[in-house]
Amino acid sequence: MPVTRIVIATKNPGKIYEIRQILNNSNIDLISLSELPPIPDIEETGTTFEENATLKAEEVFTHFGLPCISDDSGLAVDVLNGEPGIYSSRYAHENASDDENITKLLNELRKFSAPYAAKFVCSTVYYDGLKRISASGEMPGQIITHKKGNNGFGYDPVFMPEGKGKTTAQLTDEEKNAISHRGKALRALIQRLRDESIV
Ligand code: ITT
Repeated sequence: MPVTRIVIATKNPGKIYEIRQILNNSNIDLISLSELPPIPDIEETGTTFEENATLKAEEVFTHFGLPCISDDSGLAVDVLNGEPGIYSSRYAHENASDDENITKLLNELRKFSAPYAAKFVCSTVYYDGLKRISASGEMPGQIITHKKGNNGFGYDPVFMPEGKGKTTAQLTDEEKNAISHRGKALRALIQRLRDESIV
């Protein structure tokens, strides 16, 4: 029997919105954590995106006993040796807002000269208690020093993907999903799930 209901194992509303759009045509009923009883925060103790994505998928599966897809993602900046990386959501401090993280990033970058090559990275993991399948994606670009655009979330207002001349916050949802780290990772994941006849 193919899996028809999958829990989106993230609390980040920006990710939930994009994951629903990217998997729109997959015939899978996606349930987000906000539709389920609350679970404690998951400690991200891994040292890589994939380790953290695995932790989140396994933990959410343990709570609900339903197949899960998780997303661990972040921004890696060349002159900062890959930072903020897996610490992207808590770069300024533990409960930092997107604006606080962007301010911290631009302050750090002031010590170096532009251009600031960077990439977004996304690792997704499917887990159903038996099978664990993962896939990842990247979106190369550069950081600009003034925010532009209102779409998206996180570092989108200061990230300009290669060849676009706009930030990801200035792209439409469809334009971002077509080239994004998350779009690439999730499309690859679904293909693997189809190849293994899981969905
Ligand atoms: P969950 O653990 O509940 O999934 P989180 O926001 O804590 O939510 P992560 O630890 O994976 O998730 O951190 C991802 C951070 O990376 C996110 O908060 C943004 O700051 C940044 N990020 C990831 N993808 C992004 C995107 O598409 N656009 C802008 N920023 C992004």
